[in-house]
Amino acid sequence: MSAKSIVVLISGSGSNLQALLDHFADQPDVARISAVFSNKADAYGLERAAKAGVPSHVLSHRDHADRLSFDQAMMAQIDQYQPDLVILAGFMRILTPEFTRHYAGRLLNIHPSLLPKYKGLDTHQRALAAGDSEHGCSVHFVTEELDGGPVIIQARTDIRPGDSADSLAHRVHQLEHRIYPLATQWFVDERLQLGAQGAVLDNRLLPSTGHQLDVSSP
Ligand code: NHR
Ligand code: GAR
Repeated sequence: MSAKSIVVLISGSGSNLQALLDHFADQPDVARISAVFSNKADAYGLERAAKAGVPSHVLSHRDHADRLSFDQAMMAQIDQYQPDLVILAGFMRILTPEFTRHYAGRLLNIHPSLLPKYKGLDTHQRALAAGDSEHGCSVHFVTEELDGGPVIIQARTDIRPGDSADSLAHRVHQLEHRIYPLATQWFVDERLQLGAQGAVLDNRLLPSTGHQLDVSSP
């Protein structure tokens, strides 16, 4: 089997992109990050791509009249890399149903909350404000319902006295860097699919909150 082609979409720092680049660096016959797309020209992740020798493209939504024409331009460029998998890694633009349907079953996102809690933005602040005792992150299949697609895996951390949104974000990031490469590996190994009822791992339907990574908090 030829190596799987993975395209990664970013908007910012790209630390999750880095975790994926590092993870797949030593298995070029299994999968490779074939391209990186950013909607922001100043995203630091573009430097990470360059350093890894991965081609990158910047497409600004500001150059397009509406969401659909932006998404169509992205789809046309992304498809040049014949992706088996498209990964949102801190990508901050809501995608149209046309885009999510085109990549249905091969589109993943990492979201910084324990879904179904805190869909959308400012998740760390919202978990703190709610007085939650724990927080974390989720990898899910992307569907047209924002942050609502079937969850594949979650990792959690206790919320500690004195935590700020920044301290929480830092711990959640460490967890993200573990679960995103893991879920991606499952997909490229063909152990993970989007089924009619939800996410399926090793031919078993996962619970609605996905597989729970067993970690003591970093
Ligand atoms: N698109 C669809 N259709 N479905 C999902 O599940 C998606 C998606 C696009 C992005 C990531 C998501 C997250 O993990 C994601 C999941 C951006 C926003 C947002 O409000 C919300 C959720 C996510 C990403 N974006 C604003 C917008 O108008 C812009 C915000 C900004 O630029 O800072 O697109 O949290
Ligand atoms: C991550 O925490 C990711 O969960 C979050 O943005 C960060 C990106 O970090 N995603 C979203 O909030 C999507 N709306 P990174 O650029 O260092 O990978």
